[in-house]
Amino acid sequence: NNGIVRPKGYNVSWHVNPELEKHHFGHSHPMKPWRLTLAKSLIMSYGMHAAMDTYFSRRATNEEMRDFHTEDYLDYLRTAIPAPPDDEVPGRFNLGGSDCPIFEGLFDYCSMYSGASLDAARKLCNHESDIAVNWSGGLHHAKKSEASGFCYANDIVLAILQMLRTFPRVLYIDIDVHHGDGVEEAFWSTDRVMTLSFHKYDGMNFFPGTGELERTGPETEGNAGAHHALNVPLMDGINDQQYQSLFETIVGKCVAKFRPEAIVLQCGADSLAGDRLGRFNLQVQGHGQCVAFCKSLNIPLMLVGGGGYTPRNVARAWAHETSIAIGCEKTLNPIIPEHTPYRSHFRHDTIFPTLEQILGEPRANKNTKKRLDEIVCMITEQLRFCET
Ligand code: ZLM
Ligand code: CA
Ligand code: ZN
Repeated sequence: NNGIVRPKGYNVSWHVNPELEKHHFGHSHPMKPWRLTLAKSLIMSYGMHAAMDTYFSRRATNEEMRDFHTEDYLDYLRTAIPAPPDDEVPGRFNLGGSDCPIFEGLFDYCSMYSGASLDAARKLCNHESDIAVNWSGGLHHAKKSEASGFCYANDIVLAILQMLRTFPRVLYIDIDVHHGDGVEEAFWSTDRVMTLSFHKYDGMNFFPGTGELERTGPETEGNAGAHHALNVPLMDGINDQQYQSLFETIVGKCVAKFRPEAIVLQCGADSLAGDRLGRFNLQVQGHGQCVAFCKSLNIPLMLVGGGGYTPRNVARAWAHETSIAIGCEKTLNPIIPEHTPYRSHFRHDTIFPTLEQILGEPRANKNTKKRLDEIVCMITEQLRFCET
């Protein structure tokens, strides 16, 4: 197993479902569940499964999904007939357009990724896991009765609702390049969940068009949720150094103020350089540093996936982040093992396919030091008003 050993007294659970990986959104749709097969192949060829507990997760039941979603929406999700997408007229509940097509096995797919996040949440609640990982989850745009941006059921909201039965306060952090609007909206009026999303923001020019720095919760007098929704709007081309410094400063302040008993980190890999839909310039190293920082806080931690549209890089990032969860990141061979299935996918421009090196036409960095300092100042100020 490449010398990877189980850390003593420290439990990582990995929640998988091979059936889920076989679903297709349709011809050339950017969301490819198959990227999970590629990630799993890397994780296993490094022998990391020897250092965690692997669970084949069950599907979420209808009743569990009703914790957040409405019955009529779930009924429609379950019975909708697969059809080619029609972008002009997305149908009922925003289903059937090209972003959220109705494909074969759609409801199975939704109940599988939701079930995996619920399993992960329960392992944390029972204190059976210190870190619980579900790379198939993280579908942060789904609303209680609406599909949005490739997301149909909101596994994150379902998992956090489960965690709130055990933990008084949960901190949600979202490093997907898109704003975590569905999770923010679900917990908008409560002071038991703080949501913090880092994302590209350019008004209506970048999906979903929300996540302004100034919108931090309900403005009506006395609403508990006030100042519990934090947003870090960024411009194209942000690099590892800038992102790390922002992340550690802001997350550090949120933890000091909010004192969460558990953290859910959405690790959307579309914030990496070279992503088909993304705009940032993060390397596997910088993206993974967010996981390392959250782990260092020693608070029960759930890792979920999310976006990520250049499959080889998604697999790299999530394999690297799995190694951080286990604590074996320093001992991994930077060259991807010879016997890795699909190894040819990682041979992009280099002779030796590596775990961390990712390529992508560099994007101009539009983030000035002045603006990033301003964001930190604003968030610091906003946190002063946050009552816990
Ligand atoms: N059109 N095909 C991130 C969710 C992003 C809304 C503009 C659809 C695409 C995109 C779909 C094959 C997460 C919008 C886009 C074209 C209305 C978005 C199908 C390419 C394709 O080639 C494509 C025919 C498709 C969709 C690009 N959609 C790019 N960006 C966003 C949603 C989800 O990463 O945050 C979490 C998993 N949608 O911008 C339109 C406004 C639909
Ligand atoms: Ca985000
Ligand atoms: Zn995204």
